[in-house]
Amino acid sequence: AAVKSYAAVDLGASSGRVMVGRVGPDSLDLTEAHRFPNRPVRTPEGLRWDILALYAGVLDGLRAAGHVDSVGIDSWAVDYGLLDADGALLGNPAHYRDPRTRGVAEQVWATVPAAELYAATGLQYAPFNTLYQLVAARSTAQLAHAKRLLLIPDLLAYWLTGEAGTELTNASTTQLIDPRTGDWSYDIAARLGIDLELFAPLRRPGDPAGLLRPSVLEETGLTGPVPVTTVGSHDTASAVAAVPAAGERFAYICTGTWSLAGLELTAPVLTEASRTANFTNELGLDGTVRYLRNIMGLWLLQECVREWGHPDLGELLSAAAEVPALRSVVDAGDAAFLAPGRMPSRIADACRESGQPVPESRAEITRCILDSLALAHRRAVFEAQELAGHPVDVVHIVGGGARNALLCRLTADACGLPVVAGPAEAAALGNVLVQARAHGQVGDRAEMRGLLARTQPLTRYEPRGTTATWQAAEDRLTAR
Ligand code: ADP
Ligand code: LRH
Repeated sequence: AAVKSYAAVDLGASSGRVMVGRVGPDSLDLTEAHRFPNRPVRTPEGLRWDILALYAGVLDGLRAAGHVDSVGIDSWAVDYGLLDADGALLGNPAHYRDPRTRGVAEQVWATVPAAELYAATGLQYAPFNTLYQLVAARSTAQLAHAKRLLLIPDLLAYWLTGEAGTELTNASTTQLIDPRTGDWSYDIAARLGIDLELFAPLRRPGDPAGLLRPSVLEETGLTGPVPVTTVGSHDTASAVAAVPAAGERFAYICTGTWSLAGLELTAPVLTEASRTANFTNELGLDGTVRYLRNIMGLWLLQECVREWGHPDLGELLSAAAEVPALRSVVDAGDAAFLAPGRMPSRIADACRESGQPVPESRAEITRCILDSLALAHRRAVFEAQELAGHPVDVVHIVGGGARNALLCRLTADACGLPVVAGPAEAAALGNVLVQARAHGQVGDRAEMRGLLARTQPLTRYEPRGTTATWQAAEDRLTAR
């Protein structure tokens, strides 16, 4: 039977890549056609994504990929570009770490109380949810002139095909979708003066999204027609689709710039307890709910590594493995770590202020970050099970952090559960598999996961020792 090739465009906050997935009756392999850095730019207007560099990277990647049967696009969530009446992009998309949303949530809650907002949208509080970004941009000339809003993957799909849509899994991160219906929260939008007409019609993973334009074919050397297929365009939705789990009793942690830790459910959890624990209900494939918590993730380490002038990561992690465990921990869920810059001293300050030993060497700071992440993973995995009434036997770690053996081992120890690590390129694999499904090559989610479990290299970490030391560290953090 035929093997088909799919290009997965996967843009993370730290790098973009175009991967080629080859899918056969019982085979799946993934190769990297092109990888490029994603470097946001601090402009006088604020922190902006370099969307043209990303688009150039996508075109270079498609050229390097060669013939494919279809293309799918996923990226980080919440951010968007605005188009004018001619369909031209108005300015560079703002970065979700841009401080323009500071204090905006409080304004919003004065109109729609936080509890009501959660009950209607199921989204955790994060200052950068699209809803808050749109309220922050309310009086800007750019928004006044905008006729269309496209989320980042939808913007790239529009540039590639000329067709505009709003993909649902990513739309669910705007805080303007009702997770029970998968449709817009018309009432919330109306009360906040957000014009839902800005959004292009909703489309779902598997839906056709147009054909590469002639100019794109020419630019990339591809021979048409090449269809673009809608995938779970939120990278985390694609990554969760590629968790190689059997059955339902699993938790996942998608680790990259962020750690997204939680469960796959069939219905949202919209209780007040869930809101105060800051769990989110994002939408996944086939009407599933991604019930998870955002944890600062390897961003903490990326920012230190940037400040230190990019030392070798492998050596840094080996040195961190030798540092005694749990000397000091920080709250890796704290939005205080959201902004870029000065990360080593911000971590040291947090330790000092909480009366813990101050990590000084690079190895000590790295260890503090990894212990803190493992601890935050533990809390999220436990609280999600409790709040959703959905017990698990295993934790799957996917994304770039699956390559970090120390982080995986510490997470297994902290949770007292086995960790299965891999695939590291989960978002790209989920992207590929949804395309393959749309092209009739694979069946339901369970079948996709079975194929991943059979074909992708995975590493298992059994928990060691007792979780009491982790519980004590957690008590230390929460007591403050
Ligand atoms: P994003 O999609 O958010 O850009 P990725 O999933 O690509 O992030 O993950 C990037 C992170 O993965 C890096 O910051 C790094 O910490 C980690 N990582 C990547 N490769 C390795 C490696 N070989 N060893 C340890 N960690 C790694
Ligand atoms: C991870 C991610 C995450 C969002 C954040 C903005 O790349 O998509 O799921 O919360 O970026």
